[in-house]
Amino acid sequence: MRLVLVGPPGAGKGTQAEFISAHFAIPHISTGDIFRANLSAGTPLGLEAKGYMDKGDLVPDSLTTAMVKDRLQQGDVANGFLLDGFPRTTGQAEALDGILREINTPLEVVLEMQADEDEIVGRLLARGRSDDSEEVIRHRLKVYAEQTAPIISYYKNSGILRTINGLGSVAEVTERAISALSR
Ligand code: B4P
Repeated sequence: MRLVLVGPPGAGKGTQAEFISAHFAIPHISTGDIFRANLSAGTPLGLEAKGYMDKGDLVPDSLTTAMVKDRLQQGDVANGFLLDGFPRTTGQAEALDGILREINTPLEVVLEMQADEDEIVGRLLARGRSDDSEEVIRHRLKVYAEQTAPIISYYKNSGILRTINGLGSVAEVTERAISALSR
């Protein structure tokens, strides 16, 4: 299965990606995790990404897309993958289509997770990561509405979008996700 998880920050993409990737035995590729790993290792990519992440802005498409292209060339994606948090702009969505066209493996499903703003702010404040202050969270939500939400119609038009409610317990949401993906 070649799958993308999309939804606002705090919708639970990273949380559900763990269960979904285990269920379908596919690698979980999170651009946020890759940036944070680079940051911990002090690489130039990590240091560049940090400025954007701390403010709640998106890391530029050029950096993000090159990183994903490189990741999708590794052997473990032969039987599919779960992309978590990528694409986040129409530019990234078009670039992903191009990368997958080159290797003749189109995307199969885009799973959208929905959650309302109050729930998101509560969850992320409780998580308390360095980019989880209320001001930065509100900015990330604005960035989501402006830059990421348009990719939902892009995928709806291509007929591969499935949408689930991200509210409820983690187990309830996992059940909804697996059932939407098994249809
Ligand atoms: P990400 O790492 O992708 O993180 P996120 O959107 O904030 O969180 P996610 O939706 O995965 O929520 P989670 O499961 O953790 O992005 C961070 C930053 O990286 C971006 O702002 C950007 O700067 C940069 N970046 C990443 N990808 C990029 C790209 N493609 N282009 C440009 N920039 C990019 O859940 C959040 C919290 O909710 C957790 O504490 C969890 O325990 C809790 N939770 C989850 N499900 C719950 C439930 N059902 N009930 C209650 N709590 C729940």
